[in-house]
This record gives sequence, structure tokens and C-alpha cells, in this order.
Amino acid sequence: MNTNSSPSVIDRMLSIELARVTERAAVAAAHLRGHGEEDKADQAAVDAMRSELNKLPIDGRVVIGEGERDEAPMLYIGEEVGTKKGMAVDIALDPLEGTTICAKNLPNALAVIAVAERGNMLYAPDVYMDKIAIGPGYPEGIIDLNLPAVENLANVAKEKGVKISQLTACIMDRPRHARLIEEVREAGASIRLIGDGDVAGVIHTTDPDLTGIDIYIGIGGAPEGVLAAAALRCTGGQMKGRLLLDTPDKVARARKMGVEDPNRIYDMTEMASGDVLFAATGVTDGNLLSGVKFGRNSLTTHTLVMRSSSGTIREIKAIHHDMEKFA
Ligand code: VTB
Repeated sequence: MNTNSSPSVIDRMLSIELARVTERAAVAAAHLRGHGEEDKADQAAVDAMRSELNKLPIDGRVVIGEGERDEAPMLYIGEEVGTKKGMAVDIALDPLEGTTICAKNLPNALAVIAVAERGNMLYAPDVYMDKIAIGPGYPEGIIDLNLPAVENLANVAKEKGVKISQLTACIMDRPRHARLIEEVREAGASIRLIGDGDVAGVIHTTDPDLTGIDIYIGIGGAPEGVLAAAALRCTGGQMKGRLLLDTPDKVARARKMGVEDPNRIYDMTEMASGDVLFAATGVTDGNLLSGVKFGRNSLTTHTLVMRSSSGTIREIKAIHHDMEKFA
């Protein structure tokens, strides 16, 4: 059972509408899979997501987006989206999570969006976040960012009823994780090293039988942390995040966005609270979602749509025949 549920506040019709938004972005990016052009693929996804998002009957505000207004002309933080004739909501989005993955046509690039009631998403600056996450079914509080990796692994193994050597941790392949990787290997766990895409990495913990991932550990982008937290709110699971504010400038930027305690550890329910909707469409093939498939007279998308208030998780395989719309 999903223990993270919340009262239903946002119109549930919107969750299905969100699938259209991520489908469009995913298809736009998929046209450029393997082309080696990160920026071009990202821009295509941004354009597509933005035009679809602006059709939704919401008074939307982007809180996690493509960047600050001066660096991102579209879907920047603070941009108002939607028809304005609906509920006031905050939106976290990443039209192409894993631009490099897409450019190389490697697994798990996604188009992602999350919607919450206004004021219910953490306004995370574009800094790093230390993250740890596990899927549903574990007692509350068994992961702790202040504990060494080996202890977190031991706790998860004990609760799962397996040896540490039967656990797999997902970690991003970065020099900053050298020590963490060593620690996890010394503890005896297996590691899946990923090049990018830690939103997918966190989501993969929710279904270890399918993905082979039990726990996500490591430092990635804070915006991606909020998106991942929104997803886990819907699937169940646990996640903690701490912003890495290691310079006075970052502390000041975070303060401007309302972060008072720079060392605070956020629970997933503090990163995305209340009623949350989440949608992700696969761009490239992945462990949970298939990538966009271009057929002769149709194209196929695979999307996850979830809602925290009901805990419903829908997988939508959509066959689109109106190909010109996606050209
Ligand atoms: C991640 C990952 C992204 O950035 O959060 C990461 O999910 C963090 O930054 O796909 P670094 O690349 O600097 O480590 C991405 O890899 C790219 O946006």
C-alpha cells in the first residue's frame, strides 16, 4: 500500500492530460536519438513540451525548469504556463532528462513532469543534491543520509531479508563518487553505474524485480531530486535529499528561493507535498519504460502516469496515427 497518499485536490483528468505533454516532448527528442547533439534534442523537447503544456486548463507556474530566466528562454523558473483558466499549480519539469543519454541513444532518457498544488514543491536552486532513495515496502526511516552507505545497505538488506551481496545500488558514474563506490563495493553490494539520468535511477528503486535496482545513492542535480521525490510520492518509497550549498553564493541563491537552513535534510514529502501528479515518457528504451518507436504508419510511446492521492500507477502505451502532429 502507498503510505504517502494525500487528499485528492487536483483534478484527476489532468493526470491523463500530462501524458500528452510528456509524449510530445519524448517524440520530439526521439527524432534526435543518437545524433550526438544534446542541445538540439533538448531544445526540441522543450519546444514540444511547452506548446502542449500551454493547452492545459491550469494556472501553472514552472518552479523546476530549464533554468533561471536569463539563461533559459523557455520553461524557465517562474514562467507561467497553461490557459490560466484553472487551478493554480506548481510544475516541475524536465523535457529531456538525460540529454547525453539521448544524444548517444543509451538507456533511460525520459521526458518528465510533476504537478503539485501551488506552494507544495521545493524551490530547489540548480545546485547538487545528496540523495538516497528506496522503493515501497520498507519500514519508515531505514535510510539516513547521515549514515555511511554500508549501514544503509545493511538496513535495507535486513528488511528485505537478503544478504548485502544480493542488493544493487544505482550510482552515477562521477569522480565525486569514487569513495562512495569503493564503500559500496567493500560492503559487498553490486553497483549499477549510470552515466546520467538519476530521476530514472531513483524511480527504478520502486520496482527492483523489474529494474534490478534496490537503492539509489549519490549526488546529482537538485532539480532532478525534486522530480524524483514527486515520483516516489506517487509510487510509495522513501527518499531523502540535502542541497549541497558549499559556497556563500550557493547559500545566498538558495536563501533567495526560501531555503533557510543550508544543511537541512529534506524528506521526499517536503520536496513534493500534498496532491502530486507525475508523468514520464520513455525517449530511449529503459528498464521501466520503452523508448519511442517509429513505425510505418504510426508511432508508439510508453508513459507512466501517477497520482499521489490515489496511488494509481498507469502505464500508457499509446499508438499515435496522427504522425504529422509529431513531425
Ligand atoms: C543528474 C542527472 C542528469 O545531471 O542529476 C546530473 O539526472 C547531475 O549533474 O541527467 P552532473 O552531470 O554535473 O553530475 C545530468 O546528468 C544531466 O542533466
